[in-house]
Amino acid sequence: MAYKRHIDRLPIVPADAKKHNVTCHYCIVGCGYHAYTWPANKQGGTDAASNAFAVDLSQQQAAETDAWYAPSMYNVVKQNGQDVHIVIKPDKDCEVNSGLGSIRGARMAENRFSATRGTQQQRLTSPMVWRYGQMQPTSWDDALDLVARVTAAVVKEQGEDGLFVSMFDHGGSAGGYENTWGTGKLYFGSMKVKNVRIHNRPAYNSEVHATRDMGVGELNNCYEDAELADTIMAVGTNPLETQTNYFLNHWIPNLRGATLDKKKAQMPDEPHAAARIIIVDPRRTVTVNACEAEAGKNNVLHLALNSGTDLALFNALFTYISDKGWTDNDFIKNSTVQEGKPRPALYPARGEADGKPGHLTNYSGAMEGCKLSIDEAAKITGLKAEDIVKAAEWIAMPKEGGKRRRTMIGYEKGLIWGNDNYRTNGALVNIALAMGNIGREGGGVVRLGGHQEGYVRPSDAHVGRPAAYVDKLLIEGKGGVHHIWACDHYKTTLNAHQFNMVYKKRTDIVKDAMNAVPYGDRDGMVKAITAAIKAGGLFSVDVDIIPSKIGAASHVWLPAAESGEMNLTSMNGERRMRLVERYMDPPGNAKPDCLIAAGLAQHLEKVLRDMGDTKYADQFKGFDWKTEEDAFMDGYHQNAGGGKHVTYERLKAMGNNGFQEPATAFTDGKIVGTKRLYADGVFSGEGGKAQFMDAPWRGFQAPGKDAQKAKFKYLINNGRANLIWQNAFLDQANDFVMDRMPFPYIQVNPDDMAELGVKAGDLVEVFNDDGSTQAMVYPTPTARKGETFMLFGFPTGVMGNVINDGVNELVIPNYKQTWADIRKISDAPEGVKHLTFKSLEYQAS
Ligand SMILES: Nc1nc2c(c(=O)[nH]1)N[C@H]1C(S)=C(S)[C@@H](COP(=O)(O)OP(=O)(O)OC[C@H]3O[C@@H](n4cnc5c(=O)[nH]c(N)nc54)[C@H](O)[C@@H]3O)O[C@H]1N2
Ligand SMILES: Nc1nc2c(c(=O)[nH]1)N[C@H]1C(S)=C(S)[C@@H](COP(=O)(O)OP(=O)(O)OC[C@H]3O[C@@H](n4cnc5c(=O)[nH]c(N)nc54)[C@H](O)[C@@H]3O)O[C@H]1N2
Ligand code: SF4
Ligand SMILES: [Mo]
Repeated sequence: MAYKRHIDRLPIVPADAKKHNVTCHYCIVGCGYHAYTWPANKQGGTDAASNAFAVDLSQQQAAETDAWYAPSMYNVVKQNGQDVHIVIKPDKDCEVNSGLGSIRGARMAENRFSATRGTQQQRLTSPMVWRYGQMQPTSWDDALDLVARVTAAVVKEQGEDGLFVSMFDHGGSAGGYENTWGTGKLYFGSMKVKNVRIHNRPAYNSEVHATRDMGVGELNNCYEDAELADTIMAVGTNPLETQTNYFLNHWIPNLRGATLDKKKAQMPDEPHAAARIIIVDPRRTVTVNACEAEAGKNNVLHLALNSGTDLALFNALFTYISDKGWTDNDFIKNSTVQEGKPRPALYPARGEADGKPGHLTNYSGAMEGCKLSIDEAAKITGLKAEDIVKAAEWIAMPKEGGKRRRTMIGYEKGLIWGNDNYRTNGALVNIALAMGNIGREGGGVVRLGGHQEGYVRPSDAHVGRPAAYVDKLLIEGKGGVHHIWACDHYKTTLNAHQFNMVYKKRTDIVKDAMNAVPYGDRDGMVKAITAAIKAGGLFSVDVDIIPSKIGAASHVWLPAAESGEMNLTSMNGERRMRLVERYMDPPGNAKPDCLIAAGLAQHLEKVLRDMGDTKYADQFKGFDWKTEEDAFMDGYHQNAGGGKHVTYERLKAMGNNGFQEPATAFTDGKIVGTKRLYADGVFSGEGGKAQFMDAPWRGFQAPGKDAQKAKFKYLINNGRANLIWQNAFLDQANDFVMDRMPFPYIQVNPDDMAELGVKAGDLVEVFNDDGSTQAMVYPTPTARKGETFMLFGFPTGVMGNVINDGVNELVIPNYKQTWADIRKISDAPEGVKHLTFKSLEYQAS
């Protein structure tokens, strides 16, 4: 039988429990929660006056009651050194989630460090260093001194290019404005580190260069637009599983026709109906299933195109919509660039010299360059011509009475980590621009998002474009020191098998050298390490909350505090900024990342001064922060657009609804925000204009993809599952999750299973010339033959092992287009036998 939490009663939250604002720190959606805490020796009563819900709990509560919490929302944690009960439950009054939790966020409490209840004992509680052949605890000063000395020695010898850095660039689960600023000020302010990468890709670049180059910021609408749209177009995303409460609380009501009153009130002069939805995804996802169940099949168009062919689809839609004249000519005239630069001679094969693999131009230039007929697109994408036409009509055909259709376009990793990222992104934005569907109710062409956002750093201009392909350089033996902040390349990079093998070899050289020197002999230790680095070794420092997979290769672990163990600010997918109030202590000596960065800067300053390099040492001044709030004031408050209006106190007063960035004023005790970007028709491009992109189809762009596809039988499409948060760094120590997903699933069509001779739950090897990994077979009748889907980034089977190293011109990885063969390893092992493999789909009720 599957795991159950055997809990039949829980304490009642007392009326005087402390109540903290919490934004779920997992996904982009950023649902509002409250953390209630109260002393361990107390609990509330059933009478309305003595519980936090102010209701009579001796009576049966109605369905959907707010006066309730689930066992997963409860724990016992430390607060100012004392044991307290904690309940972290969804906030009904938060506009984002209206009281909904998800299977991830609703486990926030049980995924906290608790000495009393034994949860998340994997958390790091002290800095750890490699000593006598293993990781051993030490003090902050000792660990930071070692890191600073080795880093300074390498930088003095190789220059700052010898320091490699991997760091989060987002908010929430790791990151947040405090922490992106702390790390950014160190590596981009004090230093100008060029060999730097972001947590989810092997270089320091934008996932969506194209839309930004076109003058259209990627988070330009608000969640309410999904309630107001006539049509939602969702590209390469599975929002039921990955932006769960955005989908459930804002898309589904519109698909059900439950937002008609809102539409009529805000847009009285046009006809309204329940929304229709177009989903572009080679795979039938549970999102498609949910939309069909809730909106009826007639209102759902699933365009199951061939993997990696989105660009051809978008160009055909753009061509058809333009030919029909369903464009917004006033918008094109007023808000987009009129004069198109001529296409460079080398184009389109190579892209432009200034790092733009698609040519920026005006509307007619894009029409000419992107021209593709419905029939040609049907051939490339494998879609039916009539379905492409239907999509064009749903997107852009005027409504009754000639009123313009309002279409919201959302995209995520199926596009972003897909073939020819830059052009595909541009071609999609072309469609929105042609229709003028940006900055108006029910519109937007937006990233749906991953983590929450929270970026404020000094300029990264020195990194250049294209940015350095950091993982490749590491594989080639470059770099002497590697600082890692909240990412686990072993699980989540491309070409991961090769990366792991080389990384282990290089860090082992340093470990062996360290084993030969007594740890207390600091000078001897630093000499031994730098000599090992010269011999091809790499010194690795991992800042994380747990011992990660890549951390197994590291020499120093620095324990970070998570959101809630520190005050943390971030924004969600509609730029909604909130403050999570610290509601518990970090485990042991763990610290906020921003203060770790500050400590490292201070130690570097000292070491450099000791070395006699006063000038360089001076560059590491300005880190005398005592708290994360100091980092916030130094960073966001002074550097972010509108930051001067924002303080912790003001944010706290704005509660779980916060405000939408950028802040424009502080009036009547409230921070005034911005509901939609570009509502005035003024864009981020030169002269306030947006640009179109001339972006013709050119097949698989990333090197190695055609050959892999030709040689290996199965598409290993990959991505996320509702239950799992990211690389399962917390979930791997959560009984509920590990019971259901001991191994990553690979969804396989039953006919393919028969050919492979495998049954449900069997373990298979997934292999190709780039590497191999393993997964657990999940029979999936809706999967197309030859097309599998594997959970990404999992500890017991790393999908990235079989992704080749091909990237686009700007070093954007192409995780999704991967082909491999499959063979059986074993029958379902013991830990899998109890699982159900029934369909993940549900029926309309
Ligand atoms: N439950 C859960 N939610 C999460 C996360 C998590 O780990 N777990 N992570 C968060 C993060 S960091 C991110 S970035 C987001 C990602 O959110 P999503 O992008 O929604 O998630 P993915 O599963 O990576 O990919 C989405 C879809 O892309 C499709 N796809 C694959 N190839 C193609 C293609 O060629 N064309 C098109 N059009 N589609 C294709 C896949 O079939 C898949 O259904 O999720 C966030 N939310
Ligand atoms: N095959 C394949 N690969 C992919 C993708 C894909 O779709 N397919 N998607 C890519 C995407 S979109 C993403 S976002 C990445 C994710 O790749 P990663 O960023 O490597 O994965 P996460 O699970 O987000 O890793 C977070 C790490 O930070 C640690 N951590 C959590 N909170 C904190 C904190 O507050 N401070 C510190 N210092 N550490 C913390 C966790 O323990 C964990 O080790 O994977 C990418 N890789
Ligand atoms: S949908 Fe995202 S933000 Fe909301 S509770 Fe779930 S994981 Fe957290
Ligand atoms: Mo992501």
